[in-house]
Amino acid sequence: MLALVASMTGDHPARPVLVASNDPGAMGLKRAAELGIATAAVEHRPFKGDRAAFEAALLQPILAAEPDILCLAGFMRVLTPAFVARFEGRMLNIHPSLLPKYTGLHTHQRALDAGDTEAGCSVHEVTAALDEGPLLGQARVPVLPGDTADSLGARVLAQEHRLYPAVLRRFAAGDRSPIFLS
Ligand code: NHR
Repeated sequence: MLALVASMTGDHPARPVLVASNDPGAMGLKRAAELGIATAAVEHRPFKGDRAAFEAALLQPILAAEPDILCLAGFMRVLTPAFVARFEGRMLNIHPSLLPKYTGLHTHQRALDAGDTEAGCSVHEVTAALDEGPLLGQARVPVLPGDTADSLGARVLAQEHRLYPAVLRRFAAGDRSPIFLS
């Protein structure tokens, strides 16, 4: 998230208008506020599994900010089809695997368990089908001997910080053709 925010300066076609989280304690909210960006925190827990009610609450600050594009970054709540439909074609996510491999959770451990020699991250459009929207970009890293999910995850995260800003810049300029970084 901070890499995205930092990238949106100068001739970048986008500017950050809101950083929102379902975790009021998220460090990113504090950092964003320090940078003068509007922030919102809507905890999901009080809604006890009522995803529609959680999303209705989350929607308020988002609509107030009037964003053209939404970027999920570490957002771990599955979004309902109704929420996705509102923003379809203008909501992105970064996922820590080389999609279509390893949708869902625990991607690094699954890559290690499969004996993969390469891993990476993918930016895709968010659709109702989890981690299955159109691919916008991918970056690859090697899996190294002795890797753990943590060490591999850290290597992938460094690439996430390169890939997501690169994809967002193109997307905001109207270019949806996928890019592949290595
Ligand atoms: N929502 C839709 N409709 N489509 C996508 O592609 C989405 C999405 C919401 C989040 C991010 C995704 C990821 O990059 C994402 C993509 C969380 C889960 C999940 O199972 C799955 C995929 C992603 C994020 N969440 C559990 C839930 O019940 C909670 C898991 C937890 O809290 O640890 O919402 O990985």
